[in-house]
Amino acid sequence: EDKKRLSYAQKLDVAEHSVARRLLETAIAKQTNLIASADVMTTAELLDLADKVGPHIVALKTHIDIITDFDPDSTILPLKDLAAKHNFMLMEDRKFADIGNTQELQFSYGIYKISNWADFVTSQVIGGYDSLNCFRNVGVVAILGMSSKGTLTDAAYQAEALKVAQSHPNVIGGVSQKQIPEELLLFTPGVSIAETGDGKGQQYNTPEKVFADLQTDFIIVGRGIYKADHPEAAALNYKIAGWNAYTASL
Ligand code: S5P
Repeated sequence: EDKKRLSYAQKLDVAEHSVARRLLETAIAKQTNLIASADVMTTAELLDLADKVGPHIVALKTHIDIITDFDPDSTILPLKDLAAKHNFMLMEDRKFADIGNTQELQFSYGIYKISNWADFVTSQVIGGYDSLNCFRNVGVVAILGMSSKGTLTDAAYQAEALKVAQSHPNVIGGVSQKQIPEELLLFTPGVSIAETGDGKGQQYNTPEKVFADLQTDFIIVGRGIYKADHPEAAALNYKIAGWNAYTASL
């Protein structure tokens, strides 16, 4: 039998970080735990996808360095407008993995200037506790375990990574394929209703499974949405599946 989990409202009662609070408030208001991963290659595709799936998501996850025609004015400004229009947050999946000084430069400088627009970012914790100090004004989602076949994030690594995540005030949650302590928000990628893998190492579970087994908080779906014939309908489908799986796990 599945264990009881804390509801989003119960997590909101105890959440301290403003980004965690906004995520939980948005999830409750829009009745969605879906994060769409926009792994598309042009600004036009990114904005089109964001406008279509925006009503159904709590956050849009970007890999901004995949965009071939990135421009702060024509990519980021309209993306921020769409985030405001549809009330979703921007999660940049940069997976920082360096020393603090380098991460600080990567976070605020170069052409992407992530600190100017991302509400929260992903980061490896392999650089240790102090490497996360630079993410002062955003939330950090720590990469604890990966979804890919053969990942090196074994149990010993995850236990140590979790200690960093739990102790650092900038961290709001973790990416993992395992359950984590309930004071951290859990983000789970590798979610698909139709597929079990992609032939490139990715491993998928259904929304039902990740809510029942991991008590996850947010599902991250990429190709299941942006590669669908009708991304808006696919997003709605994942939104409903994710919300039903969440309520069933309460
Ligand atoms: O362990 C992980 C962590 C992440 S953030 N496994 C993942 O797949 N991701 C990301 O989630 C990955 O970089 C991609 O952007 C998304 C999954 O995409 P999909 O097309 O396989 O759903």
